[in-house]
Amino acid sequence: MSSAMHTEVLRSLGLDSHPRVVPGVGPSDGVIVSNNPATGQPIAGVRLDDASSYERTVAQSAEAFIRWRSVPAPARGQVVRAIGDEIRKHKDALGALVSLEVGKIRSEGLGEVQETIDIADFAVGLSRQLHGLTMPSERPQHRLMEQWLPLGPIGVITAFNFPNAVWGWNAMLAAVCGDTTVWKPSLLAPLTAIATNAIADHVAKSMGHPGVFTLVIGTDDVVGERMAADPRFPLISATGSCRMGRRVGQVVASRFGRCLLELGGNNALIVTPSADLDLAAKAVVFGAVGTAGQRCTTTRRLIIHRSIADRFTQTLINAYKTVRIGDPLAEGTLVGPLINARAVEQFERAIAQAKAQGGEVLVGGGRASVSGAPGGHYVQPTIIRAPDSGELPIAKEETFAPLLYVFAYDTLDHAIAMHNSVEQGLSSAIFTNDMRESGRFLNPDGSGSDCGIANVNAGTSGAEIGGAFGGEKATGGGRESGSDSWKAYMRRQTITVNFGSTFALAQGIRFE
Ligand code: UN1
Repeated sequence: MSSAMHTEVLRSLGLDSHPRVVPGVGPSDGVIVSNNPATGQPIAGVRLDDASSYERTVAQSAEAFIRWRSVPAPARGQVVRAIGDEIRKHKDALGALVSLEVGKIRSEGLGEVQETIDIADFAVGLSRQLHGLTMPSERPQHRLMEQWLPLGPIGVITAFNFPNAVWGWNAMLAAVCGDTTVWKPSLLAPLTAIATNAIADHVAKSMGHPGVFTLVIGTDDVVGERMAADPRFPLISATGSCRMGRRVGQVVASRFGRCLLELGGNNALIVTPSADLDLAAKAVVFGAVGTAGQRCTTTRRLIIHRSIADRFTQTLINAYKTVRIGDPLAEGTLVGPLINARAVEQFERAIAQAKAQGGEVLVGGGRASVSGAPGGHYVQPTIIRAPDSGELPIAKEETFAPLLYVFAYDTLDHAIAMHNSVEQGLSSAIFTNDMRESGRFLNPDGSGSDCGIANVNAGTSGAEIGGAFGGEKATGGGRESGSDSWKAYMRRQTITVNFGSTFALAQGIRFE
């Protein structure tokens, strides 16, 4: 993308004249610079919040909540519908901004914005379906039922890698549920957040609802810690590292707040001898290499039956050699840069450790140089074979990079044990054409995959919004997006109504 096009993207999203955006880019007090990871060059500076602007924003959100919760849910849905329409209009520019700021290839940048549009559509339908149950009462002339009520301002903390869609999952559902949101985006992707929130806020304001969508941008010690400890947030929904989640979880729990955590993943894909290997190879390449390995759902471990391991890994090696690395906005690129220099160092450190632990680099293994972009944070997608013993401690860690560890297995029980042997439990997949094998992986007794997401003949990444998204164990246990995830953004009230004239107690208790 030329610099004229950069300017056009920023202009079409109103970022050139936004009060938070500082065009002359040099770091200064209270300003951070958002860099383009493909070039290492600055895009623009962004003004950070301090304690007093944080306070103003949260107070505004809390006031807006009192008005917003009284708007009927289907009418809230109409506001979300208008936001979805506006995001549709800006899909191209927002997608380009995602590419510019976090280095996603064009089609993935657009795909991410589509994910926000999809969740907006989902939320519109939901705005007429926030159902509570009715239950038969054990007492005559009594009615027992539940209703779902708005919860309050929701603190939404997001990571750099989905700078638009993860906000959408939270903010669109929260909005139809009657909640306001205060969004704290990653400091690595503040421009996408400013542009996205400005669209939602502008639409809501023009329909008479200011303050429903707000943004705070700041460091963890000034903003993150404050949010977690702030009793005005009954729910903090946080996406990011296990380390961050552990801290947020503890602080929020100590004030009896609720958390919705979507933390690390260490997703594995099992390939059995009956699998369609062509299908499996495509899924592994997208899962491990797509988004330069920077999705929570990225395929990080391949667990393959020993009898087909060499043949299948050779197919992968051949495919890896043809994958084009480079400018994420150039036609034909499949792998863009990592987010920053630190991510590159972590990738290199993981490879060094894997080698020291007996791993063998089959393809890739280092930085990639892209001509014309000496400052870009590019690396080669890498496959490392674990030693025969299957012992490779580094593979238990999530390294946010296109780094795939390969393990061979002998029995499916062995494969599933290896699969479940990590701390995280987000996404998982098996490739098989044998219904007994897929049945074992999805065993309803819980002895198969221990993850929140378990797929058959579909890869670990690229979930649709219609299902609940999230995982178990160190992934944090939260569920966002589809299915009944909306319930996290509301409070449940159980109601007993006595429409008779007799005093009756439950459990047959007599008190006369
Ligand atoms: C994330 O990486 O935090 O399933 C979200 C996927 C995407 C969402 C990923 N729909 O890969």
